[in-house]
Amino acid sequence: MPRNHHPHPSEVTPESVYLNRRAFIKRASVAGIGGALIAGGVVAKQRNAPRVEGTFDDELTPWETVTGYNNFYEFGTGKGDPKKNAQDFKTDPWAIEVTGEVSEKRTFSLEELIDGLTIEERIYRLRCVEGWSMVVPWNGFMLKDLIERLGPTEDANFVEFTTLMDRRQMPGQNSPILPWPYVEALRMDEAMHPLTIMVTGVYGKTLPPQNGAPIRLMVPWKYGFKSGKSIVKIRFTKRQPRTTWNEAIPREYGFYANVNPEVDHPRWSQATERRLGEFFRRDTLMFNGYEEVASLYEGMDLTRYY
Ligand SMILES: Nc1nc2c(c(=O)[nH]1)N[C@H]1C(S)=C(S)[C@@H](COP(=O)(O)O)O[C@H]1N2
Ligand SMILES: [Mo]
Repeated sequence: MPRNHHPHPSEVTPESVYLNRRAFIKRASVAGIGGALIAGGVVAKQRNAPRVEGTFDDELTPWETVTGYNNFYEFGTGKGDPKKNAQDFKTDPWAIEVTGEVSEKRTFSLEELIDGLTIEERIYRLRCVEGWSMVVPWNGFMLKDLIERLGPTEDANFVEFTTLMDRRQMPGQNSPILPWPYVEALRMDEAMHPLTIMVTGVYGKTLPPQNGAPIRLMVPWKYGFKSGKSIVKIRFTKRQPRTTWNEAIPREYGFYANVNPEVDHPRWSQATERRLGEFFRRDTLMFNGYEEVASLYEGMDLTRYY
């Protein structure tokens, strides 16, 4: 592998600098549910991070793994492909269309859309269906805050996120491995949960393209594939939207995709996982350890709604 093609972590612009350049962040202090604030490019200390059962004491997955072992099929299906193929991906300027069941349908620049929302750090586990997991200090803001600003109508029961479609920049879209563009969606109460964030950075730095720059979703109690990357469209809907993996292989990937050790993927058990960098497998926790979301699914048969 031509190592010189990959920027060293220290060459990546610290997210704070980048955000200042784009001039859209108001640095207010965070209280309550919010986590630690990123200031001056320094990664906030772990002790200031929100208490998240199951992940709080876990060791962080190293930067090299977080940004070098990725799923982003638009840039290839190998875990090393996104880092190799996404380096020239153009993320500035970036526009996001807001449409569907919302008071004002329009296209925003990324800056306009998230102006004033508080960027914080959240240490979250990402659990993948293939049985690996990592613990990542994401930088982002609560999706809830954005949704409240956008003002969905009474009929908005779901919110859908669409990834950029650009065959020239995203070579993977030239093959029919998935129905493009990549689409993910959440039920409105899932989207409004304070654990659900939109991510613009990682490790206190600008989100690298392979991780879904400039903005991606992160839902820590769901399998990784629910976290759509490089989002260009947010649509509020009355009915449950079609989502990419569910459409591609419905028997294997449901709409909900909650991490659940008791519901196996047809081709492999979901009872254990391998934390990247560790040797022994660990037990997978219900809702990835984020038990506070259980009430969202009360009365639902999670083997049916997987
Ligand atoms: N647009 C898009 N988003 C995507 C994917 C993808 O292929 N395309 N892969 C998903 C899967 S399966 C996982 S596990 C996570 C991986 O995120 P990471 O590379 O930042 O760890 O991104 C998710 N978001
Ligand atoms: Mo995944």
